[in-house]
Order: sequence, then structure tokens, then C-alpha cells
Amino acid sequence: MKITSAAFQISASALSGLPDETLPEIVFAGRSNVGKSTLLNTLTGVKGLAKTSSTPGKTRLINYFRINSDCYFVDLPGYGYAAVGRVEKAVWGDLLASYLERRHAITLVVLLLDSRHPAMSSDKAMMEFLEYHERPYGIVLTKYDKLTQRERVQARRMVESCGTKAKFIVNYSSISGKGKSELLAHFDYYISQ
Ligand SMILES: Nc1nc2c(ncn2[C@@H]2O[C@H](COP(=O)(O)OP(=O)(O)O)[C@@H](O)[C@H]2O)c(=O)[nH]1
Ligand SMILES: [Mg+2]
Repeated sequence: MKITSAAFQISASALSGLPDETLPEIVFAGRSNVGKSTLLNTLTGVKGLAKTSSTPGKTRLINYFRINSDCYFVDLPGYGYAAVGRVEKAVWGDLLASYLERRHAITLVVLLLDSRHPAMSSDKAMMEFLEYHERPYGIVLTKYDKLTQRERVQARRMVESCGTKAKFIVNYSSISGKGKSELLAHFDYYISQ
């Protein structure tokens, strides 16, 4: 797909605040600080569309961005950040789980994994959750530019060997733009579903 317009639509802190299910939703999930906001900005070409932060664990809302008139990109709260309080974590995890479980409009989940340490236990738990609920998902290995050639081969192998049912694995760097066109090409199929 070619993105010609990308605009913030709405933020929701509960399922009741989500928009009507009129467009397919491509959902972005991953641990805090994995590079989700940065990916949304580089993918759409709109700087500052999603807020990036060097302080992890800040985004606790489900954020909707309208892409062309084709679909929504949905930015989910990051998971796996230890400094968030236990109660808050539970509420927040619950929102994430119930959204992923119940929302019919979801056609694809894009799971971001940090290519320096892919497949951490919380990531594996997320993959199992998505597979259990039969949600199609693809994997993006972020911050690929930070790896040596040898580490790149290892990261890829590690993800491929964890038994994932991911529909695709894309290596991504927001700095070089690597992976951008490959990822957008995958989206076409899921938008037309
Ligand atoms: N070198 C490099 N840094 C990145 C990349 N993507 C994100 N970052 C950095 O990682 C940090 C966290 O990014 P952010 O997008 O806010 O993560 P989020 O919490 O998942 O939304 C920021 O300092 C980004 O500049 C990348 O592809 N390469
Ligand atoms: Mg973010």
C-alpha cells in the first residue's frame, strides 16, 4: 500500500471508547521501548504522528490513526515494563487482552520484537495468546541497524526457531528505512480481507 494520508483519529482508555468497526484495523503491539511509535512515524512519513519517548511505559491508551480511507493503524500500550505498578499493569493488560480477543475489525497484528533480544518471555506469551485466539500476526524485528552482521543472522534464526506461526518476519530500521516497503506490501493483503 502507498500511504497518502495519515491522521490521528482517537485515543481510548477502554473498549467502550473505540470507534465503530467500519474499517479494517492493523494493530501494532510490542514491549515498551521496542520502537513502535518510531515505526508508525517512519512508516506513514508523518513525523510526530505517534509520540516517541525515551521514557518507556508512557503510552497507556489505544491510539487510532486513519490511513488513507483504507484502514486504521492501531497503536497499543506497550507491555512488559517493570516500573509500572501492579494494579495498573493488571488493568492495562486486561484492556490489551480484551481488545485483541474481541475486536472483529482486526485483520492483522504486527508484533514488534527488538532485534537485539527477540523472543523474550513476554513476547512469547503474546505470540501464544495471538495463536490461541487465531489472530493472524506478522513479526517486525526493530532497530536492525544496531546489530552487526553476525547478530542479524542470529536474531533471525532465534525467531524462526521459536516455533512461531507468524505470517511474515520483516527486518526493520527506522534510520535506514529498511523493511518499510516490504512491510507495506504485506498490508495490502490484510486490508482487502
Ligand atoms: N537505532 C535505532 N533506534 C530506534 C529505532 N526505532 C526506535 N529507536 C529508538 O528507540 C527508542 C524507543 O522508541 P519508541 O518508538 O518511543 O518506542 P515505543 O515505546 O515502542 O513506542 C527511541 O529512543 C527511538 O529513537 C531504530 O530502528 N533504530
Ligand atoms: Mg510508543
